[in-house]
Amino acid sequence: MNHLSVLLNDTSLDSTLRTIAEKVSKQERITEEEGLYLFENASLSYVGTLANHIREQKHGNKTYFNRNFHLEPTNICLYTCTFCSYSRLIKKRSEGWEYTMDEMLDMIKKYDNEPVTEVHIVGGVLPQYDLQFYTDLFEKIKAHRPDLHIKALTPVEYHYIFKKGKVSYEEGMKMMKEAGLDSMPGGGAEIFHPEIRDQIAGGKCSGDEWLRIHEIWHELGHRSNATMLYGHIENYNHRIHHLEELRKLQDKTGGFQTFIPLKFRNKDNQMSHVKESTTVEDLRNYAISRIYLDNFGHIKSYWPMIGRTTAQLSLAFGVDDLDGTIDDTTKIYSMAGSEEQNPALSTEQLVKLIRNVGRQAIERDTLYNVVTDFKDVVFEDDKHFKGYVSLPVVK
Ligand code: V47
Ligand code: SF4
Repeated sequence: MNHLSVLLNDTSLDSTLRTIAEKVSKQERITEEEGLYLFENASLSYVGTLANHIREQKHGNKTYFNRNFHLEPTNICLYTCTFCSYSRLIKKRSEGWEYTMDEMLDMIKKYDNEPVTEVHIVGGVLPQYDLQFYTDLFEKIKAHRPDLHIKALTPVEYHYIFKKGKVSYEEGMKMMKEAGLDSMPGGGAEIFHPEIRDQIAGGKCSGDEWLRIHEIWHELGHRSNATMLYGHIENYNHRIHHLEELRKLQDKTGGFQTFIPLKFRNKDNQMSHVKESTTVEDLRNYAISRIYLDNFGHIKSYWPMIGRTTAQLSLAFGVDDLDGTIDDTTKIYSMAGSEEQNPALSTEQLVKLIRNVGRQAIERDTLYNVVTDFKDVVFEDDKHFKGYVSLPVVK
């Protein structure tokens, strides 16, 4: 009997939780009301059992990671998102950084001899980083290193630069593709519902605009990710609304690869008075996301934000992908108070982190093609590693 069968035989479950467990066992979709019920009523062990079942059905023990680095052109920003610890207003320009084209290309060149497959480019929004600047940057990166996957910018930047450049979303996204853009990261999604978005991210693109830009990118035949910034002033209705909008768009286009829940961190921002979510809540959120987003291939945890231990735990709560390897140069989380102040893990360290919780580490590229399966790789100081141990089956 597996863990899901144990749950299905649990006579103490109420009728809604029983229905949801039955739906998961039959690979049926849960409704918005059921999703909300999970957030409001379900225990960590209940959602964990369901989410792990789905995760193992989709991926078995496999846990993916990729080798990437971050390039952040600037941390000066026109916007004033209340959760952001990273940006500096234009009037405090001297406190931040604004890299020139040459400086950025030098940063790219620093990785010339590193086996990285992806550069993740994201930062603040400023007038000089316009359509022309980014098309030049992408072209120059591709001219220097054609095989480096460019995962860059979010609808927040695209909405701004297309408006300023007087091009439509469609025209703009085509120009980006021609310049070398390969995929879009999931940032800027925050919480789509205007009740919350207007309070925490006023002025930048709306939830509908964020979704529309991803839709157009998918229609052009390309892939992207999605995030949700949770654990601040939103309630569970807002989280379900956010997940539902993503699930609907994914039904339409199939273009999302990965969903990445982002835990709000409260250091040095305008919402420092807001308490951060607990680890139990973080794990419940991963698990419910896994259950709800039945049409998403992957759920990713971002270890520089939640720390290595919670990232390991998340692998039993629906997560099958860990982000952040080699030299995680992003400052977004270290400036917001995350556990990891200098987030950098070598491939070997990351593989061991995954193995130590009984999972199989697989290096992938951005589009989930396998680069290296570490199943049988034994490291120098890892001679005791004798393969994977399965969890005992409950009788
Ligand atoms: O949009 C900013 C978030 C996002 C805080 O697609 C914060 O592979 C918590 O989207 N507390 C940018 N979160 C990062 C991002 C991302 C990260 C890793 C992988 C991928 C991917 C995308 O960071 C922003 C915002 O939602 N953020 N400040 C904060 N104080
Ligand atoms: Fe600017 Fe992004 Fe920070 Fe908002 S989250 S203030 S858009 S850098």
